[in-house]
Amino acid sequence: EINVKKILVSRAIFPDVLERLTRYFEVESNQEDRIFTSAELAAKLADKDGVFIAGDRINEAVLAAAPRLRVAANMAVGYNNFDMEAFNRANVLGTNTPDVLNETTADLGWALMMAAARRMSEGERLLRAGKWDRWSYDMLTGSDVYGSTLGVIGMGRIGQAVARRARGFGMRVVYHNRSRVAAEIERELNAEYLSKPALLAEADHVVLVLPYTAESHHTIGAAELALMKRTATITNIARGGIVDDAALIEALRTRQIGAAGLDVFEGEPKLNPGFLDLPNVVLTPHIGSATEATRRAMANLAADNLIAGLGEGPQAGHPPTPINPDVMARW
Ligand code: 8YV
Repeated sequence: EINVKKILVSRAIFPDVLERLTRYFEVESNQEDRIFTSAELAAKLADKDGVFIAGDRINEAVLAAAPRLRVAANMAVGYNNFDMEAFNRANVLGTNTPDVLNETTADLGWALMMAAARRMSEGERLLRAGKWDRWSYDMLTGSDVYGSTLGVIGMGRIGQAVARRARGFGMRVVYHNRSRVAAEIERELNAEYLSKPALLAEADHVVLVLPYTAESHHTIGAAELALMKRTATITNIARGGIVDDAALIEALRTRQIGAAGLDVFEGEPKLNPGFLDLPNVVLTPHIGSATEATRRAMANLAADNLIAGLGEGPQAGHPPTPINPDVMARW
């Protein structure tokens, strides 16, 4: 067939989603899931019209090597891996996968917050090491979640899902955001807007749910950690880089704060080895959206965006979740 559009699927994905894409496109896939370098990605995109991406970086240099590229569909809500200014200059559409992962990611935030507050990882390590020999009145005493104050930094879709869960735990909810959310949402969530310093001083459990941008880099560093209660926990389900990991390690080591729950790290999948020696941190490998159902929904939404963005399928020309829809008018 002539004029069949070509796409790259840059990472391994569900075979049936891959199969769906092959109905519309000539597909170069990466089911062995080898991580491409930027140079390899650029070379592979030289003749492609679209790309299905899961977290790999697409910057000016990659775009410059991809003259035919129209659509890059990210299988993620966060798109800090896309240089959107370069996308706009190159008239390339970026798409992401919002909403479908809100509840799943909020669940993991709560799991980490509760595990950190109640010292669950420490308890499990004690058991696995065969060191549990008796009940003791002060063994692994943590801090309460029920009835405490939840501080959400980043009150977007996922932040709101985190806050909504607090009702069942009888918590006071405070939040900080670039701008206040609608009064109706504040009321529904029973959430009170505070400045960042006020939130850090008042919250028993801080959860970070911000997008990673130049402005949100190191939102939490030594100065911010110094404002927190000594019993407080901090949970990051957003992005590495929002927290200054070296400062956090120091705060955990000196018990400036009580504990942390972390799903994301600066420089991941590598992480600062300082975390590994700390008892009071719960660590997970970026699994916030990792349930079968949610990852399927994300993969299908990314595929819908790619198919529709490249003018195919039932929603041709109307990708459901574009980041920079304005570029389409310039095609
Ligand atoms: C993705 C995520 O799985 O959606 C996001 O922003 O962090 C995760 O859900 C990960 O980014 C890989 O694309």
